[in-house]
Amino acid sequence: MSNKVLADMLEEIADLISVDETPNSKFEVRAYKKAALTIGTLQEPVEQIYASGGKGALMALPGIGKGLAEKIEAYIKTGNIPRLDELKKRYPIRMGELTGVQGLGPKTAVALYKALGIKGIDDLKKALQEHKIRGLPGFGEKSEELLETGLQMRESSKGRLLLGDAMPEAEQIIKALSKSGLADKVLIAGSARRMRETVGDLDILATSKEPEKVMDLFSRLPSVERVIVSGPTKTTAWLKIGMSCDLRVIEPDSFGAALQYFTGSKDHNVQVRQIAVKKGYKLNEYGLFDRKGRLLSSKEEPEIYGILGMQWMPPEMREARGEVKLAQEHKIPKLVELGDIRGDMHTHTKETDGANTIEEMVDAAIGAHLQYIAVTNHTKSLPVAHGMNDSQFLDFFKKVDKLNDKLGGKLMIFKGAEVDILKDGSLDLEPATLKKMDCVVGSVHSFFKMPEAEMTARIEKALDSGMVTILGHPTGREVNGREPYQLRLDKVAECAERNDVALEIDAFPSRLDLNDTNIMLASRYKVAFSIDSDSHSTSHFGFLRYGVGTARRGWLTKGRVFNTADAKGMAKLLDSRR
Ligand code: DGT
Ligand code: CA
Ligand code: CA
Ligand code: ZN
Repeated sequence: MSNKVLADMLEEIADLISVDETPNSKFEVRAYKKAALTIGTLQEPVEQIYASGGKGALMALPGIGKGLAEKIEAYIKTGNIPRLDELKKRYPIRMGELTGVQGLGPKTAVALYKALGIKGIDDLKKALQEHKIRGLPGFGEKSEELLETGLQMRESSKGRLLLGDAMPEAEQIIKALSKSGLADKVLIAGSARRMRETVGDLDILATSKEPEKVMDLFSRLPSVERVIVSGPTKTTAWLKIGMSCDLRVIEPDSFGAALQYFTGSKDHNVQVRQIAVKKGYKLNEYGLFDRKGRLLSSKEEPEIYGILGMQWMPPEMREARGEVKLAQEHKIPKLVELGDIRGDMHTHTKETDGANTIEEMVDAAIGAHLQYIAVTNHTKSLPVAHGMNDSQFLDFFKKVDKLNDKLGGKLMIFKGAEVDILKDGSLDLEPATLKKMDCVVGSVHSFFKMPEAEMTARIEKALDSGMVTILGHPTGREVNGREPYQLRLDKVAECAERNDVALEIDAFPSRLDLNDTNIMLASRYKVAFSIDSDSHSTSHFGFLRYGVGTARRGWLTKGRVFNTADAKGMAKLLDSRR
């Protein structure tokens, strides 16, 4: 069982309820959506929480009341939620599948079901091919085009899960295998070890004296739906979360070679192997061998790279983007680490669309070993997120001042906003209000479809205002979801450099924006990067690691990351920028 499966079910309930509006439905939809967000982003398996404290422990989670706790309990006990089964009787469609297509909401899904009997993606594809949709009331050629684009995007991300979903799943499996005592070493390899933003399948490596028993245990884990192939050295299973997982049991003596090989990337491996071949060596998952076939090294990654004349490099760099040459020149930089992050400059609270109070967020931030957070709620142009106006911000800041006094430095709260960058590049709050803030995250949340030059000018104008501290999620893309808006990132980075604005690496797993390649591009300019969780709940501080992973994939060192400054240093930095 996994948090994601349950979250998807709750989301599906919300979508199905939203279709037929009743006086109560809006409220219910919000409740289910909030619960889905909470569960989907919990760092701990929900059944573990339930096992430790029953329904009460569930109700202690943000956004989970008695009714929802009961539904979650039903799921944990039976794998089903009766409410969902009921709703599905009315509309027997695969809602999650359909709404996974960009531009297709629950109401459209049901309209398509009613008119054409479309229940899932396959039916949708067929209807599009036969141009059956354009003739329906409320639809046209344009809607067919949009749905086509949505489908194509879905295809191109086919079967790849977000790192933020895949990693906790991998860790749960690794924990179960380690705890059993049957395996000695258990490690993640593949794209998850490289912190790629999406993961095709999990690759787990283990050593064990009893491989059969390890495979057997793996096959029977609750997160496994079915076993695809099983043998003593490799088992592939399909996980309930919707992805497969390879478990390999490796001879302890060749663990390093296997780890290197199965970490990849494939292109990186090809380059490394070429270097081996030039030396007359052979490199494979069993080890590095000389021309006579004698084993040179296999136990540890660093030794293998070393014999090849290379420095060991962090997995995040292994993408064949120049790291091999750098390693040969012994110039691999010391990359930023999660432990270097001292604070979080982009967080939300209950005042807008966060699930928690500021007090709860403060406690969670302290628990996450942070020294400071900036509370950056949404502004009024974003009514869906309950954006606040100028006077609401000023009121809220009184509360922050009081809380800061109470905290006495245990955690420093910076006053801020995630201010909308409006269509014309102006900001959604008065300059006088913005001047009272320590940290202003400027973000685009509307009019995504502007032409490149206009979007670039819009963002430049916002940065040139001198009011923005950080440009939030600079490209607006959503992983597996929305394309980035058209913009000249080089120009934006140059403008950010000129105005001393930091570029954000939004660590929210569905954003990871800037991404690795854009970080590389932007880092040619003298800009700082701010790795922020964009937390909407206390459990979201755990996302920072995905932001750090992404920063490392963009080769960033600690010195380039804004929020590696300690609390005092950050206060100074912010002051100098107001
Ligand atoms: P994914 O699963 O699509 O997110 O990406 P990876 O990188 O995890 O790829 P996967 O699972 O197919 O294979 C894991 C690693 O095994 C890969 O990163 C490198 C290595 N590998 C797999 N196939 C080949 C191959 O044909 N040649 C070489 N040199 N390495 C391979
Ligand atoms: Ca993989
Ligand atoms: Ca694999
Ligand atoms: Zn935002």
